[in-house]
Amino acid sequence: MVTVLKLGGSVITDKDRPETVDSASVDRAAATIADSPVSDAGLVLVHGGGSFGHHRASKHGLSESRGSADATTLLDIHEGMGELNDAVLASLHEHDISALPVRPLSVGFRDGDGRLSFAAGQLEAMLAEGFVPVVHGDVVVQTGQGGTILSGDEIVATLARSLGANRVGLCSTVPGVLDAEGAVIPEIRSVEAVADSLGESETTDVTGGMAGKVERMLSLKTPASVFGLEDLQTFLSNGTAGTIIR
Ligand code: IP8
Repeated sequence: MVTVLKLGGSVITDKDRPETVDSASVDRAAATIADSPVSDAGLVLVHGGGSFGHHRASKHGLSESRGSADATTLLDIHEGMGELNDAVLASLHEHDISALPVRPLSVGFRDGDGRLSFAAGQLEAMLAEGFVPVVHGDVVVQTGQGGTILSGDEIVATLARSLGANRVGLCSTVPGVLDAEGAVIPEIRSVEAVADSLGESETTDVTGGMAGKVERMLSLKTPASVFGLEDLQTFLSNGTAGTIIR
């Protein structure tokens, strides 16, 4: 059984303050994962950019569709994400999780139409050896554009397909996708049905916020859950929590 779980950038960092890890939340997530049998049974972790990726991407004017051919620009964003990845790995290791980094700039790319290729073989090999791969939003080379931003959500969708994931979860700062009154929408089957509720993200986010998440998860065969950190344990035990997108 393969579980693909994303820890949202706004969960693991303070998204309003550049380069600030939310150590308490990272530790809480790591402790919850360590307590779950999922960490020994095929878990792929993906994390977002938070205040490490989005501030640098926005400073350089990069997004999923706007690239740069300047290697130092791409490296600046990649290095920021590397720092965050190191902090997440350190916390996972403190909780005895056999986590190893997988850095998208070195294993993924987009073609000229924006289609992502992401090598799944090494992830499968890691899983087979009992490791927990920890992938993150990053920059990737794109034909004709230099490099563009790759969001953790797109990585989740791509890996869920290529690894045939049985469970897909997006751990967010909110307890699910919220309606206009702030209540959790239990199930989403089309983006149109919830279009009014999916506003703009309040923090710097170059990859589309909640609307982009919902659209990507709707494209999967496996139902995906969006939930808050307080429901991570529920998701890891039951396979669903918060809002289910199917
Ligand atoms: O936070 C974005 O990943 P996301 C990654 O999952 C960068 O959208 C580098 C901004």
